[in-house]
Amino acid sequence: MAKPIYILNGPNLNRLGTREPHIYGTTTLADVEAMCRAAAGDQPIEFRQTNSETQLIDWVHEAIDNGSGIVINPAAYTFTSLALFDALKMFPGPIIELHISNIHKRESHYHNSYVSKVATAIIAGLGAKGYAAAVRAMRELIGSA
Ligand code: CA2
Repeated sequence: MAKPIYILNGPNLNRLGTREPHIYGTTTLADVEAMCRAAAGDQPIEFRQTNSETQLIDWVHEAIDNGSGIVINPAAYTFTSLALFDALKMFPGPIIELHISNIHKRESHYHNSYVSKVATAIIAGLGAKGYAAAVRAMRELIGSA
């Protein structure tokens, strides 16, 4: 049985599609999950969202034991969480950091990502479609394409 790709989403992303459509579009997180499942094909995925830093770290630990790759949109924890950085550092496989918006085009508090320092690759600014691109890229990285 193939190990799943963990697709982890951080705080407030459960509200996707309900505000700031000029930045984040109108796609909901349920739509994003459907796009990821379509892109994954027969490759299993674990698609999750939490507003809790602790939970996000516990899921990274679960991925360390059980996952083939991690696609992560840590939202605000990208810029604040050394604990998440430490957890991701322990993951032996590929990590794709994902942002719906191009964080580098935005205010300076969105510029210093701890996650980028441990990520294999970064996708930012493709909108919700970035998730499907990340899943396709991850399938190549883990040899399941
Ligand atoms: O562009 C991204 O995907 C972000 O990770 C989204 C985060 C922000 O803190 C990052 O810097 C960039 C914010 C998520 C806010 O969630 C939303 C909730 C409702 C509508 C739109 C976004």
